[in-house]
Amino acid sequence: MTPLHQVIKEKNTKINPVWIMRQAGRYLPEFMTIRKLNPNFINLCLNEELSSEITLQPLKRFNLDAAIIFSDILMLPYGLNQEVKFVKGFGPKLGKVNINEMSKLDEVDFVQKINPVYKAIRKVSENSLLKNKNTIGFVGAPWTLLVYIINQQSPKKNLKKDFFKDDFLINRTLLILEKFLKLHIKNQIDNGADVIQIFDSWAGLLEEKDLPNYVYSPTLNLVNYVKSLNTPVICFPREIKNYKKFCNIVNPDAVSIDYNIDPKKILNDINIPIQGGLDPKILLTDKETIKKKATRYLDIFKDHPYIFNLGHGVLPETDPNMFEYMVNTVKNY
Ligand code: 1CP
Repeated sequence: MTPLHQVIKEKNTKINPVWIMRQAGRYLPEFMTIRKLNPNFINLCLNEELSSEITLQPLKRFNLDAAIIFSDILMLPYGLNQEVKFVKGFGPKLGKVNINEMSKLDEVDFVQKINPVYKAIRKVSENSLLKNKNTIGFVGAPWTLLVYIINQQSPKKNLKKDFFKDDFLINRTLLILEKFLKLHIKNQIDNGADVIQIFDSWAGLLEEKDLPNYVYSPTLNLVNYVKSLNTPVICFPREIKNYKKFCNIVNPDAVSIDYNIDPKKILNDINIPIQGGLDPKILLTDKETIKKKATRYLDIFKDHPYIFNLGHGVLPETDPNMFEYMVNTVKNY
């Protein structure tokens, strides 16, 4: 059994598998070389030769236990025929939703449109570099995708004042998302993904009272669906205040924690396997600090099933040598 599966399924506490969010990406010069020649990000995700190559780049350099497929959570609205563009220096820009068109969209057309993503997963999972390692498929959680679809840009800049105004639009969109997210997950698994991570990057924007509607309930549906396909599912409800309640209700196979979470407290709060936590900014310091901070997580979770990762994606300005030093620190622990 792969190290990740041993931790998630057998609750093995003797090993610490490691993979890193955004391990395939902008901090690697070999990625930037490809990226410069491919200014259209969506087209790059839809190029199965290049996207599988990018996915494998970090595995060629570092002693990682899993590949995460080079794609994006916004390939889903793209597949739903919403216009999606990644604008340099700005981030994603989405077109206006046409809810009637979206409601009529055929599943075959959706799969056709983003089919290279599945082909890339197949290529990666069959590569010899993945021997005894996992291929991680992923989706954005319904809430986080709803944010991008309705807000039409990152909420980091601002969330529309009238975001919640149109109940009909929101509820219809969530139903459509549930249907196509299941399809997207199923296709990733059928093509070789053997772990699914659900990114709820904007869960922290919601007030406590809105979590049941927008986070717990739609995520629980997806988690149960992934479990029904006999595949482990990891949830990352970034920046929610109460991970304990989230885990009690949604009960994923593992939970990924952000860097605001006190690891000692979560250890007492949560029984399921834990992933991540270390602040990505630590990688911008020095080796001594990296060793100290990474070891702290490993020490705290030494008797708890734990997958090493960061508390959010690796920053673009990270030195690959520091990344390597962190991975080796975990491996030599
Ligand atoms: O080169 C570039 O300019 C593109 C940068 C980039 C990359 C490398 C984007 C744009 N997406 C990705 C790949 C990506 N995105 C992966 C690939 C695999 C890996 O992890 O190595 C994954 C898993 C994602 C997931 C993703 N995309 C999330 C969830 C995780 C998180 O970071 O919170 C989100 C929110 C996105 C949206 C997105 N994609 C890209 C941007 C600039 C954004 C917007 C972020 C924001 O709103 O602030």
